[in-house]
Amino acid sequence: MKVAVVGATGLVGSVMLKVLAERNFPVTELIPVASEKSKGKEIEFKGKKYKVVTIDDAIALRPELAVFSAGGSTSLKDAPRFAEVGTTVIDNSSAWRMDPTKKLVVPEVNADVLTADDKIIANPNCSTIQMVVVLKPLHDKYKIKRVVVSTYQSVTGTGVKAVDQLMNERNGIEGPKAYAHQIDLNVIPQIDVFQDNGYTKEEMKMILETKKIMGDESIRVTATTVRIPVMGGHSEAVNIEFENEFDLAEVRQILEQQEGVVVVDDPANALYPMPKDAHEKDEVFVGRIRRDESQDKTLNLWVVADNLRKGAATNAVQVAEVLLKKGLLKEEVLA
Ligand code: 2RA
Repeated sequence: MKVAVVGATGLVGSVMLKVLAERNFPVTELIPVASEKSKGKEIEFKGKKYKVVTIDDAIALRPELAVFSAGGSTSLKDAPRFAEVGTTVIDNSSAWRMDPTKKLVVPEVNADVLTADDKIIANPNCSTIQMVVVLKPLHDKYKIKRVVVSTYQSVTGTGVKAVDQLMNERNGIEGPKAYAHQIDLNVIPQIDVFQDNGYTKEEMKMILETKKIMGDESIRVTATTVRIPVMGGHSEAVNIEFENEFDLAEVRQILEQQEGVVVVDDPANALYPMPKDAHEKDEVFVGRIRRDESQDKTLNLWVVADNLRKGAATNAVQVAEVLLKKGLLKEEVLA
């Protein structure tokens, strides 16, 4: 299968290539796509070298699949152009996520919404993905009324410039800034721009995307998203109020049985999920499982995942795997 990776030279794009290779996705021809200035650059994939091409070159090659991680404006402009030649697009930007005609998919939660008509599929926001993987089985069992989430998000969610800022600050080197403030030895309670309601775009993504992916607008969500100086992944303190009473041992069992979830919860031995342990892994790690003793039918969890993998690249490849399994991804684009 011809697969285009749009944004192949970026942080998520490079992880996308790694995950495609690791999961042995049936790529017969890779089409790495980046901006004009990267045209001709060589990318190695599964031991073979490929030259970076432009979007127009890639569309002309009519790939069966294009995975995008190139920003919202590029997706809005070029995803439809790929779809017109028969390519199925999985887009990692926020461009299409809340479009009512587009599916927003986390395979462990709502793979069943995918149909042959879906030519542009949205990959959710990283901080949303790791949360809904955990919410889904608990919602099915106890029905969620309300979620209060505070996040502790890795600088890798911003990109290379932010990683460089953190490392430069740590090493006392002056350099370009990704943030308005110092990030080393600091936390920044702002991810993306502020909206009129005082919430940031990142917080609104968690609030709105969660309802869409869970398929239940009655779930009330509020979020505070914070940038912290770590590399391995995003962490989230999740407080969940249910309609129905739950049993803590049963909650643990449900989470242990959930596909894509690993429970790490042994406080007596200081065992709980941490970004350094989630780094480079595809699972969502859950711990600190305990009742909220201030309110009935309410649970506290701590959720950690690698935001570049399950939060982006791996989820996108898993969506493609679902499409393949369902026969919804053409073997080759009709001439
Ligand atoms: C972030 N979730 O962490 C956003 C986009 N990747 O910056």
